Amino acid sequence: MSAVETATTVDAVAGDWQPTADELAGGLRTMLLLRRFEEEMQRLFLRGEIHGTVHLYIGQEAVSAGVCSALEAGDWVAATYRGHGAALAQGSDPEALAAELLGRRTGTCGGRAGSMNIVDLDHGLVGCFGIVGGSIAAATGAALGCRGGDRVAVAFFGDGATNQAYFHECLNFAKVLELPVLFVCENNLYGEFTPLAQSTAGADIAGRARVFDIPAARVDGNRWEVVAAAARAAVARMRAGEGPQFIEALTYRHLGHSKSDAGRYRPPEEVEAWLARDPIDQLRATLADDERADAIDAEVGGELTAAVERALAAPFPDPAVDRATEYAP
Ligand SMILES: Cc1ncc(C[n+]2csc(CCOP(=O)(O)OP(=O)(O)O)c2C)c(N)n1
Ligand SMILES: [Mg+2]
Repeated sequence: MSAVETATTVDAVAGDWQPTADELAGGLRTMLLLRRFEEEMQRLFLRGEIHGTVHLYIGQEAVSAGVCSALEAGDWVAATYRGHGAALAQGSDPEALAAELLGRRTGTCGGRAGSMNIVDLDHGLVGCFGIVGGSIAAATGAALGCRGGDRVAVAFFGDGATNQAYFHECLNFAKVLELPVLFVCENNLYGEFTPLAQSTAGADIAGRARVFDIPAARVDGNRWEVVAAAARAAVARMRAGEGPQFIEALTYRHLGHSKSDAGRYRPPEEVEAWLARDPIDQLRATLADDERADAIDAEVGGELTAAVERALAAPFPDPAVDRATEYAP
């Protein structure tokens, strides 16, 4: 079975939520913000403005945009080194995020975290983690603090992270304590340069959650409204005290693993098939209002251009005066 065929083998999503045109437009706006932000970061990286590396989220926008649309203020999210999307979907300021990647003092973490380790507690972002699977443990810990209330925590992580020991430890712990944590596996079919089938026994990631008796849905992660519906259903169950939930979202990164990777290990026809399933194109088609979609795109683009200009004009941290070792919210 090809990777595209695999992605169409998905579960029906429970719940009767039908998005309005305004909700679809809101989802499109978030996804366009994520896409245009990443394109700006790619340009800045190629111009030598961003040091280290950057893991771009282009192609996977429907996952975090869909899931975070189901959350409320006070809920927590933990994400990976590919976490700019989750940060923006949670409402992080694009100018501060751009400044962070540029190492500026006005960055989300004062310019000291860079791309991979962003924390934005004001917007419910527990953190982005360079350690594969770190987000799973962080969100499980955040969910411990949510017990007895109606707040929830979400962990975003990749398919490769499901082979980490603490994936299994945290799912077990969360179920035993019935913690309100939503585990969201962004299954993009590769861990760095290795196809899923070569690293992951059984290849049934949602099934790994079901053995812990955690309700799990396998969904088309390139359809915003499908992800959003699954997330709404899962979040409602968590707020009702039904314990941890799991979503496996099938998706694909359009670009390489990180900026040093051209992605040549992927068959061209596979890449083409997934590009034809671009999540933004699909939501535009669902919205069926090109004039509105174009206006949103132009507005987001204008806001981002201005935000990046301001971020580039900001100063670098001054070691003599700026705090160096701790995050000060
Ligand atoms: C604990 C740990 N082991 C190995 C690595 C090196 N590493 C970085 S990303 C990555 C692949 C992860 O793949 P996946 O979880 O599918 O996420 P994706 O990059 O596809 O979003 C690996 C092995 C790491 N950062 N942390
Ligand atoms: Mg992966």
